Formats: sequence, structure tokens, C-alpha cells
Amino acid sequence: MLTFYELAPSPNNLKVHLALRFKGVPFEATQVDPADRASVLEVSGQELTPVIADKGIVLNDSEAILQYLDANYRDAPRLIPADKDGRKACEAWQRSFDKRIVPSWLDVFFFAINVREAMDPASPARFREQVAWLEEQLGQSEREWSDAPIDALRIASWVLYALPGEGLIARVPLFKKFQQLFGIEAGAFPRLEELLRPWQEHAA
Ligand SMILES: N[C@@H](CCC(=O)N[C@@H](CS)C(=O)NCC(=O)O)C(=O)O
Repeated sequence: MLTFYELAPSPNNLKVHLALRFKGVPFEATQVDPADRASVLEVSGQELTPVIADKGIVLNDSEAILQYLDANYRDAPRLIPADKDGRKACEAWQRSFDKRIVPSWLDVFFFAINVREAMDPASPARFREQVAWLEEQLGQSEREWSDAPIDALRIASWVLYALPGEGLIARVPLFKKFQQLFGIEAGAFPRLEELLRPWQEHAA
């Protein structure tokens, strides 16, 4: 069975967790202590998570892992479009989305995990502004979001920190703190909540 070396509160790890659950790939998660990378170093030769070990192959880097899963679990639904144009559209979307959402997200995240002693008090509101932009995009976009699950997965791997759902909070209690700090009211972004619902299940 696939082994997933997981640092559960981290977004790149959440991305892989979501991908495994979306594709229905059975896996065993080994939780990584952020202060002790020995197991990860031993299995992969480097210290960063996520890492998977599967069928004699060891892989790090979340994007590489997603590509691997699509290439090696072909009976499961694809995450990333198989055609070049579809892939390019997803990459363009990711660039514009990351540019908007990540800066304010990072400030709150590093504060929540005690890497920063303080955060800019404006960061949660800045994050919510970008989420409002995203809600608008979901209403206006002519793209069919379900055509490229990777787009929704990428949204989920950032925005689930603000809208985690009970299952993710039960699995990783730190998500309660993230949810409180980001401060999004339930029902404020209905299109986004609908998009996130299956990913809340996959995250649990
Ligand atoms: N590009 C890599 C980045 C990996 C990465 O930065 N992992 C973080 C967790 S998300 C990590 O292990 N950081 C080291 C640390 O927190 O000490 C990926 O997408 O997986």
C-alpha cells in the first residue's frame, strides 16, 4: 500500500491528501513531526514533506506526486487534464490564483503555527477580499470547474484553512485555529462552499 509521509497542517501535504482521497487510492499516513525529519530524510534523501513511497518508488514535491498519481492510477478519475491546452489553462489559473491568495494566507498561517510572533492585523481581511474575488470568479467563469478537478483541489488546498468542515478539524485540530483566524462566516460565500463540499469530505 502507498505510504504517505504527511505533515498534516501544511498546504502541500493537504493537496496530496486531497488528491489521494479524490482518486480513491488506498494509503497509510505516517505523521511527520515538524521538529524531527529523520523518517523523511531516511526514506527520500531530503527533509521536505509531502513524500510518498509506492510500488518501490519514492517521490517528494506535491506537484510531482499529483502527476505520478494521474500516470499510475489510470482507473481513477484524472486530476490534471490529459491535453496540453487543458493543462496550460490550469497552470494559468493557478498562477493568477496563487498570486492573489497566497501572500495574506501565508501571514496568517505562519502566525497560527507560531513561526511568526505576530501577524499584520489586516491580513485576515485581505485574505477575505481575495476569497470574495474568487466567489465572483466562480459565478462568472465560463469554465466548467468539474472539467479540471485540479483547479478545485488547488482552491481547496488554500481555502479549506478558512472553511475546513468538521471532519478536517477532527483529524487536524489546528484547523479550528486557522478557521477562527481567517474569520469567514458560514454562508458568506455560497458558490465557494458548494465547490469545497466534496473536498471537505476528502480532507477529513
Ligand atoms: N515544492 C514542494 C515544497 C515542499 C515544502 O516546502 N514542504 C514544507 C511543508 S508544506 C516543509 O516540509 N517545510 C519544512 C519545514 O516546515 O521545516 C512541494 O510542493 O511539495
